[in-house]
This record gives sequence, C-alpha cells and structure tokens, in this order.
Amino acid sequence: PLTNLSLIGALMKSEHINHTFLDSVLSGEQVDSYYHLGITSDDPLIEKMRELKAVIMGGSGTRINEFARSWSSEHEDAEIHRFPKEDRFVIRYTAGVLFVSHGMGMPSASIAVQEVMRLVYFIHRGSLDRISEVFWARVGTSGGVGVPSGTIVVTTEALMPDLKPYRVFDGGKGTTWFESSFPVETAEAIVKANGEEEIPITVGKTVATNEFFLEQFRLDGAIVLANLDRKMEWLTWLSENNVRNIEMEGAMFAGYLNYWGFRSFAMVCTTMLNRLEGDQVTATASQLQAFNERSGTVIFNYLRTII
Ligand code: R2B
Ligand code: URA
Repeated sequence: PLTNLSLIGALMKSEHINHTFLDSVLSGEQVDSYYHLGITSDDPLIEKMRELKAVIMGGSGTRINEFARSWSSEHEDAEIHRFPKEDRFVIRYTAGVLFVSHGMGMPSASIAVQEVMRLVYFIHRGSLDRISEVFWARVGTSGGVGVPSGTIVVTTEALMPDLKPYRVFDGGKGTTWFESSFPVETAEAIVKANGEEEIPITVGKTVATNEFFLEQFRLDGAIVLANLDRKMEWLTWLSENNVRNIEMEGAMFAGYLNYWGFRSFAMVCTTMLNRLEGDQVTATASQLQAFNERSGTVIFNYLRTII
C-alpha cells in the first residue's frame, strides 16, 4: 500500500533516473567509480554517510573546508570525513551534511553534481523517499544587477544569458532543455530563517553564463566582443526581467535537480559588485571576505531549521 511517504517519493521522476546503471550498482553487479570525487561505491566512507540530509556546494575548496569545520563545531565536534582526492573537488562529510566544491562554471560543476547525485542514490540505497528529502544548495558569489555589492540574492529561477533555460546538445535528439525554477517554498523559508539578521537579502532571477568575461558582456577581458552600449542594453534587459545577479552554475544546478525531481534546493549568492557600475571586482580583500561570510550565514541559518 502507498504510504504518504511513498507518495512524496513518487514525486521524484523515476523515469529520469538512470536506473539501468544505478540499480546495477545497488545490486552489487558492478562497483561505481565516482572518478572525480576519488571514491568508489565499495569505499568504507559510504557507511559513515547514511544519515545524509543535505548537500552544500560552493565554488572554492577553502570555503568548503571552513563550512565543514564550522558545521562540525556546532554539532559537538562531529567527525569530519575527508574525501581522499582533492585535485578536482574538495569534499567533506560531517553531521549529516556533505560539503562539496564544484570549481568554476557549468562544465566543472555539472561533473560534481552528476557524481554526487549518483553517490546520494547509492548512500540512500535507491530509496526515492529518502533521496527526495535531501536538501541541496549552492552558496556562491556573483555580480549584482542593480543591487549594491554585498547583497544576498536567493534565486527563484536560473537562466542562460539569453534568458532561456539550460540546455545541452544530446546527439540523438538535438537539444534537451531543463527546467530552470527553484522551489519557491525553499526560497521563502531561507528568507524567513534570516529575518533577524541585518543582511541585505533579496529574491530574484539569476543568469548563469559559460564565460566570466564574454558571456557576462564585460569590457575588461583580454578579448572583448561587446561595447558599452551593447553591455548596458543587455544588463538593462536583465534588470527589466527581474534578474538580480549573474554567476556561472545556477541554470545547470536547477536543471539537473529538477530533472530528478528533488523537492528542496536553493541557490544563495552574495554580489561582489554592481554590474551597472562596472566590470572589475575592486572591493578590498576584507570586504570580499565579509560579503562571502554573509552567504554562509544565510544558508547555515536555514540549515539549522531543517537539520
Ligand atoms: C561565481 O564566481 C565564479 C567566477 O568568479 C563562478 O564560479 C561563479 O559562478
Ligand atoms: N562571479 C561571476 O560569475 N560574475 C561576477 O561578476 C562576479 C562573480
């Protein structure tokens, strides 16, 4: 009989999960090698992570380390399990949370997301109920569109620079398009969890690009394609369409998590500059550090409400 839980689980799009491969790993027919993460599905580390409830991702390995330390110290110094390989991604598990760095840009981050999705499937033994309860977040930096630097943007939808969703060339069928929205309830709950903080926080759309300079219409690259008029035209168009910030991973992140039917995921980015005022990130190191800390504070305040 269907219980409430299995109904929730059924919301995961089973037909979009690669059962052929993943279930053969579960049944022990083959061992999965999470190549870029540096572990395999028969690693003893898997047993330590059965209580996994959240995956927190961010671009930089240093930040991931800091997040893990601080989450551990809030949880009676819970043991921090380090993944052995660190030359691609830095990964730590502690007190129910997997902290994963993803590098810069969607090609890099998509590798981390795909391998971690596979890992989550295996950790929770293919139970769609348990898998769908895992909360995912990307905590990052971005360029603001009409918001002051240091503003936190909680993303409602992440699109490519043409304001269309993430898509990939898929050989056989041509192009596969992915759903770009973030769950509204999660975004609202994150804002609510930070009601007491004096942090400027806004919700809005995000643009994710495949290039920091050219696709963000910067005029300070070694190569430049836009001019000032074209850049301002693009930024104004984004602003009129309720885009609040620009970064390099969100459209893929939302797309892949939506594809499997995860219910709860979010992106929280701090803005390092206001792109309507320039291209160069000129804030001092201590300002940037303070801006970065804000996004960590915002996600931790939410994590405490769910774990
Ligand atoms: C934000 O910052 C990085 C580029 O500086 C990139 O990973 C992103 O999305
Ligand atoms: N990250 C980006 O992708 N763009 C910016 O302008 C700043 C940070």
